[in-house]
Formats: sequence, structure tokens, C-alpha cells
Amino acid sequence: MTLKPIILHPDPRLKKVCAPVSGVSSDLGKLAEDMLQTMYDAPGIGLAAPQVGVMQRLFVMDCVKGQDEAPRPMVLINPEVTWASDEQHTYEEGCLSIPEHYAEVTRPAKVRMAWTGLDNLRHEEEFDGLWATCAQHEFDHLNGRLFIDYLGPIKRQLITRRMEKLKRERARG
Ligand code: K1U
Ligand code: ZN
Repeated sequence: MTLKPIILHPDPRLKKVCAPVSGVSSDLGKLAEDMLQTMYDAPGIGLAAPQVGVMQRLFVMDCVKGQDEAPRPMVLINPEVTWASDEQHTYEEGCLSIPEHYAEVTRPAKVRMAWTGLDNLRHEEEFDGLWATCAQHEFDHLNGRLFIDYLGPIKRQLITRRMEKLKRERARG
């Protein structure tokens, strides 16, 4: 198991559309395992492949809350949104690529997604609550879209400038 460095905004890799995964291999299984460990370690509830520099269409998530419930690590390869509710829901989102910045984003309250699992079978499930928000946030990453792209230009530029400063400071050590 290897923890992967998480790419910080702004970075051109976070703005690109990712390519479909061509097949489920043992290498892909290892990547998914590393992404899950990186997500739990951060800590986060989701992580998309481009956030660790892999420009392929897969993400991991686990939105189980609290210690009482068993974890539910999910790996979604080549996900598609097959249905989205008209009902909308607003949630204060964060992003591991934009640490310490949060903003309200409005999205469909429920979505159905179809995807290939590590078992190489096609799966389909309806998500609601935090699972729906997280699945859409991660799906956006695969299309080069960040939660700050839902904000107005002033808020987006403010966050981007603060992130540029944070990256400069981290580079100086
Ligand atoms: O994609 C990412 O950068 C991960 C992101 C997912 C996400 C968070 C909130 C709404 C939608 C999607 C995160 O996990 S940020 C960290 C976070 O939200 C969290 C961390 C620890 C416990 C609970 C939540
Ligand atoms: Zn994110």
C-alpha cells in the first residue's frame, strides 16, 4: 500500500477530461487500493484518479459516517450518470485538492450511476444524501471540473489566489 501525493489546485491536470479505463487489471486494483488508503489517510470521503495524477476515469469513495457503521469503500470505474433528480440539495463542499476552503454547492439531491467494479461487472445504484453529493463531486473531477467552478468569478479567483500562495509557501519549505 502506497500513499499517493494529492495534486493541489491550480494545476492543469485538474482541468483535463480523463480517458476511459480500457480494462480492469491487477495494476488498476493496486491503484484503487492506494487511492482508498490515501483518501482515508487525508482524511476524505472521496478521491478521483486525476487528483493523484492518473488521467483515467475512476474514483473511490466512502461516505459512511461515524465509527459504529462498517466502512463501505467503493471503486467506480468508467462511471456514468444514468439519472438525476429534479430535486436539488445544497451542501458545503470541500476538496482535498483545495484544502481549507469550503463553499455551498447546489446539485441534484439524488443520482443513479452505472459503473464497472474491480470485479469487472457493470453495477448500477441510486445515491442520495452525502453519497449523491460526493459521487457528483468525484464525477466532475473526471471531467476537469472543480467545486469552485460552481462559484462566481470573484470567490473562485480569491480561492485560486490563496491556493497559489499556499503552493508557493509549501514549495519554499
Ligand atoms: O474529491 C475530493 O477532493 C474529496 C472530498 C470529497 C467531498 C467532500 C465534500 C463534499 C463533496 C465531496 C473530501 O473528502 S474533502 C474532506 C471532507 O469532506 C471530509 C473529511 C473528513 C471527514 C468528513 C469529510
Ligand atoms: Zn475534490
